Amino acid sequence: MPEGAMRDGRGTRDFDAVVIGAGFSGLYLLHLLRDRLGLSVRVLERAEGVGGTWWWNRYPGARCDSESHGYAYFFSREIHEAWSWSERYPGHAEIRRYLNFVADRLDLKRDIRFGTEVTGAEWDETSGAWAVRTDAGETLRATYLVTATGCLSSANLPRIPGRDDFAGEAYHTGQWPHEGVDFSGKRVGQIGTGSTGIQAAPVIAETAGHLAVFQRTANYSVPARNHPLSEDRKREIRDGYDEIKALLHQTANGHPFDISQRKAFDVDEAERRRLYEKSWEVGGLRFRRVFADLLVDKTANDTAAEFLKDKIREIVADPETAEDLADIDHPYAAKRPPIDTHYFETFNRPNVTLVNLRKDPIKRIVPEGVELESGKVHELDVLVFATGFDAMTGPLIRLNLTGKDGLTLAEAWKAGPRTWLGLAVPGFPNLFTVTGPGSPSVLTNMPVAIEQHCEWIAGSIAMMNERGLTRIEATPEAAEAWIRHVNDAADATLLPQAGHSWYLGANVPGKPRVFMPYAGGMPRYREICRRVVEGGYEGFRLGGGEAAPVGDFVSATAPGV
Ligand code: N01
Repeated sequence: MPEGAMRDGRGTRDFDAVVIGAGFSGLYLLHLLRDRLGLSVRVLERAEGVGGTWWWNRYPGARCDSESHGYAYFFSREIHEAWSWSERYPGHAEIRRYLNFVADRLDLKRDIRFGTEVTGAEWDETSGAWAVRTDAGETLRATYLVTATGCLSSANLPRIPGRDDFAGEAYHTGQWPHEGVDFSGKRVGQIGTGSTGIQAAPVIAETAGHLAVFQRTANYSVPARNHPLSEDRKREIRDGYDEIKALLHQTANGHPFDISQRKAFDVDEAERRRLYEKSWEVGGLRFRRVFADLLVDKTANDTAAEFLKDKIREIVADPETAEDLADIDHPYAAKRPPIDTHYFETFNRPNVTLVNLRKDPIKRIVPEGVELESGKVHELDVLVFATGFDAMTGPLIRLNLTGKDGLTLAEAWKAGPRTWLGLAVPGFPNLFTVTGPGSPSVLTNMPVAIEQHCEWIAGSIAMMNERGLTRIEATPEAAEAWIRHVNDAADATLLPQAGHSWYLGANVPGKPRVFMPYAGGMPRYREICRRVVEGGYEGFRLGGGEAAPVGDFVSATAPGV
């Protein structure tokens, strides 16, 4: 029996819970389960340190688009007051410093095994435990398995013909070398113009000899207007714990600002323009707060879209480049809206070229660079893949989970993910998924969603222990009801209208097209989770007994965000 292993009536287990991942979710779960519930917990993390997605995403310009004072834990007033952010948006290194600070303060690292990748996990019905295998060759047995693997941790490296033939240096932004990359004087190609590419290009262009940006889908972007926080503002944030927390919990997306009640056509064109200009100056995701109906009314959205396309035409000097950049085919914010620091301005530099792949697609990658259908070859020394992630389902399927009756997660989700609340999966007892598909996660300011998920999961495990129960499993009926509700919530918005969005899995060839995140808003989601508990864990089968059916409340169409 391994050291620290316990034996109960159903066999040997090493831990009450194994948690996979040591980002925002894994750290808080460890604290909740170990320090508040007194359970034995082991966190397994493939990186050599805490940080989750921020451990890997160190590409030039990597910075969060949530404002720093809201991109943090709010479970502890002490932690809030002891930490001070330096800029309006936190950079990747500062986020890692913050998470290290929290981990050290709560003495979490002693229960985290770093540099350890989970290679598979199997549910054992007889002993009622998960057997979790690692690349170190060991198997840990635990009553509960919680995935805290994040939504954006599985890099999407597109299978472009000849990809591995490239003779120069190649990097994916989500697996960036810790020592950085020297672009000085080099010919650099960047594939991808999502949030990542839009952040990276201006920084790469500063030192590269030449930068070619390969754009398949044109994208909106609003200036981030990042700046250092003044000492007064830092003090205001430190003393504003209650107000900030209340605001984060009340807004649909968990950001520390409200969306206006005003609709786009409540004002005339001149006033609309004035309000857009003002919002453009404020910058960042706050641009969206200007009108209530931007994400639910296409005509309203068109006014924002036209404003933003006009801004591109104003900023970019070369008319053809400007038109290529402004040739955007989806409603504003129907894909995750990027925010930037001088992205469009970058195309006015003499060392930057936009390559419009809609006009001339990539044929293949050759040793010298990227060859287009026309036969033109862009010769490159460095190729940067800013091509995103196999989002939401990718990190979970990669874990090789096998539930009851030998059902693998990959098989169970062949036609798309099936979860109850994004937190539990039918056929996979005692498994909880933080920010799983079907949860609000990526449509929110993540730490707000993460805190709710972790507290809900810890509360459920506490309930199990108090009632002497050992098995909890979502029912297929609950997952069906939730899929319908997630679709209804998405359909009440313009979000599904961006057909190439990673929200739909459309960026990964062969991935089922299912709208994955929950668009009904965080307060409504929080309320549903609360009612599930109050209803006796509706949609769950507890301890092998009768399942509590799912109440009517999830079948009603949710208002859009
Ligand atoms: O990834 P993306 P991302 N050939 O999937 C292109 C978060 N994030 O890493 O749209 C050519 O959005 C692809 O083109 P298309 C945030 O949630 C946050 O940028 O599929 N191009 C697209 O342009 C964000 O939404 C922050 O046609 C190919 C790009 O690669 C999420 O991460 C910062 C291609 C991928 O865009 C993901 O953003 C960064 C191919 N074969 C990221 N395959 C902040 O907090 C893909 N592309 C600020």
